[in-house]
Amino acid sequence: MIIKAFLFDLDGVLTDTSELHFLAWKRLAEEEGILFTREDNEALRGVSRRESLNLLLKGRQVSEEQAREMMERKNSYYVELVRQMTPANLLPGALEMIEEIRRLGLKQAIVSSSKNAWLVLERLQIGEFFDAVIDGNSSARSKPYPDLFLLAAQAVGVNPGNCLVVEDAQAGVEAAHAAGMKALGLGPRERVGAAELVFPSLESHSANEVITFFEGL
Ligand code: B16
Ligand code: MG
Repeated sequence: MIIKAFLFDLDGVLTDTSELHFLAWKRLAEEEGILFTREDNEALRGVSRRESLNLLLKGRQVSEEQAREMMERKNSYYVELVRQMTPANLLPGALEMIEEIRRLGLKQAIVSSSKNAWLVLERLQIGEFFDAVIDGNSSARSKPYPDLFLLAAQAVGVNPGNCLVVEDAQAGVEAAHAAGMKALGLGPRERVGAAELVFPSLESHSANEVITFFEGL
């Protein structure tokens, strides 16, 4: 496989906002008298805001209006935390990799389920590196559906078969495969083991090494 574009997930790949999502959901859960642990939070990784709320409610029935209010409340807590982010919140190896991809002249895009992706990119000061930003506002169907990745391929003008997805979530790897793309998974195998290649993180890995690995597939 020849890689012509890298499609990066944002949360959990270039920065670790999952802790901030956790703190915001936990604050909402406490206000609603629901137990929500760090372990519960793992299931929310890469999943849309709506689906995250469903998981947090653990079967508790709420009206559409209540659900909307809860999502807004959680989001205001989350945005409050994101506003405090700086470029120091980039994960180790992230900046080196996107700089290298730019030097190599390949396309790169952000593909995030988050509706706050632009705000996060702004805080990290890396928006200028990307040829396209596809986020939770781009399509009604989020990961594990392939829609966001297919939109990104179209936006950068590269066939899905030449796009390599970098993901930290099972839902994201599933979405990549559904889009006909291969994936580099970051994190434990039990989470991203379906990816063709798995690294603990981007630290100490180069884009060139990834390109060479996938050339052999
Ligand atoms: P928001 P990703 C995902 O982003 C997060 O991993 C997930 O935990 C979150 O619920 C989702 O975005 C929606 O985020 O509430 O900000 O719209 O990993 O696809 O970059
Ligand atoms: Mg993610």
